[in-house]
Amino acid sequence: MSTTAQIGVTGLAVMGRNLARNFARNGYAVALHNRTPARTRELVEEFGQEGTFVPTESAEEFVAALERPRRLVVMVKAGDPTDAVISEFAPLLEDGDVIIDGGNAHFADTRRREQELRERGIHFVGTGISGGEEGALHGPSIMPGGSKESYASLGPMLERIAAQADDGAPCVTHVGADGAGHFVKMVHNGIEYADMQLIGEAYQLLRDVGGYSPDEIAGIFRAWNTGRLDSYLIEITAEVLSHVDAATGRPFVDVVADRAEQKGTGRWTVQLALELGVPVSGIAEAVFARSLSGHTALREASAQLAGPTPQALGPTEAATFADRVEQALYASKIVSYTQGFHEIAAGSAQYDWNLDLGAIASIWRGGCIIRAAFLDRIRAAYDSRPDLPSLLADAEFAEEIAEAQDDWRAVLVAATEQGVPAPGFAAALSYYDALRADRLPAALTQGQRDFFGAHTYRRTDRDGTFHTLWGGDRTEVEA
Ligand code: NBP
Repeated sequence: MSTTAQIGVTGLAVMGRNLARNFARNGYAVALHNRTPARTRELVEEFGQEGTFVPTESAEEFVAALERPRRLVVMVKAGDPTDAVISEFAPLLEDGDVIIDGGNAHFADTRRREQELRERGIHFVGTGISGGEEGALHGPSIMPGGSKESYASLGPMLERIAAQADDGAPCVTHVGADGAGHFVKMVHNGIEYADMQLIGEAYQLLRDVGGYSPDEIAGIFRAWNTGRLDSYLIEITAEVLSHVDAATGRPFVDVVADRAEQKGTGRWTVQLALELGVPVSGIAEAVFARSLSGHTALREASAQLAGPTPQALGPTEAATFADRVEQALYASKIVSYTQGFHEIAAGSAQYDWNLDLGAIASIWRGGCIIRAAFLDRIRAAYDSRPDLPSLLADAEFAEEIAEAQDDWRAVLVAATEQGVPAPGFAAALSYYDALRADRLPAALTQGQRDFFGAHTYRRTDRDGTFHTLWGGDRTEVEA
């Protein structure tokens, strides 16, 4: 076997196969490997004419096919399979070679793997890849972590295969050391959960309160997609809503079971936020809403509980209501991204990654599931002020929310009065109101904690830590 390939891909299921084809279509010679060799042969048979592929059937053959420093992309199922593949290939590699894990690994696993391989002289690049199978083939958003040195060798290739934003910039950047890439991909997916939940709530309100049909709502989403909500998720929402089930002739959305999956990255985003102490209430509500949807028995047992049945508005009022829902959706979306970027900033501080928040917004502008015109604005906000404490501190976003808030509140009033659940909208508005509140009930919480557990408290009028002798004469002592 001659050493011909500039990059290799092992793991040729849907993602790996399309990524390998993307590299080949961009002029790179790609070595191919899969645990089950039939997949490798199928790829070459079906798509061999797309570029230069070097099919191999053993780990030794695969490694021997790669030019140095070797670049091996691992696209296998995340978890134990990734460790199994690393154990198989690492002993065959040499100093300076690079293993790129493009699977959906937890960033803590990536940190562990990176350290273990660094000690053996091998670069390990945990890489978030977003865009699904189409993105892998035509240009995903790519979030590589690992060493700067590895990016020097790998970056130009990733820049060739990545999506391009509207200004032509490739949607890839060196995110940061060790697990930073997978961390950022995780938060991306958390934001994606929130985006999808908010869109779902907008749909439900337009349907139940606005009285619109799925096809009419598709039209409303199409109109929104020409404005500030312009995004991939709004675009595909319109497609899904206008789709008619061939078997029944009914709207597709009415024949799909209303139980959504929640696993992996959305849950991890919330778990880590709890550890970091970052309030990502909108993302958490999105994960919980999916979880609730799946509790079929609980929902059936609760279906007769008292509450209003939504009454649809007349056509004129419905049109006004639809405009209000757009405001509520946009304002809530700003809050979701505020929370997601807060988590990114907190992770950056915790793990010393020095993440560039503007650059992260920038590489999400194309290729990935949350791609949206709006991300250009987030990038601009962080670029002009890298220490921005919160997206809500950006004057433009603050102004937009100021304009949206009456409608945002009115939509939640309607949702509450009519009994339509809107946990994402409500969590976003509560977060916003909590941030702007002069006083929070946390003062009372501290009093309770001091009462039952002598947890002490601080005062607003002087320094120090205090405790009240609740069980005695209630004098205050300095703790
Ligand atoms: P899967 O996640 O379904 O994994 C299938 C691949 O893993 C096959 O190549 C399989 O080999 C290989 N594999 C397994 Br399973 N166990 C292995 C082991 N012990 N040793 C070696 N290989 C093993 O594939 P996918 O949907 O293409 O996703 C690949 C990665 O990309 C995953 O981590 C996924 O989370 C991530 N990802 C997926 C998407 C998406 O939209 N699907 C998007 C972004 C990221 P075999 O052919 O021999 O069984």
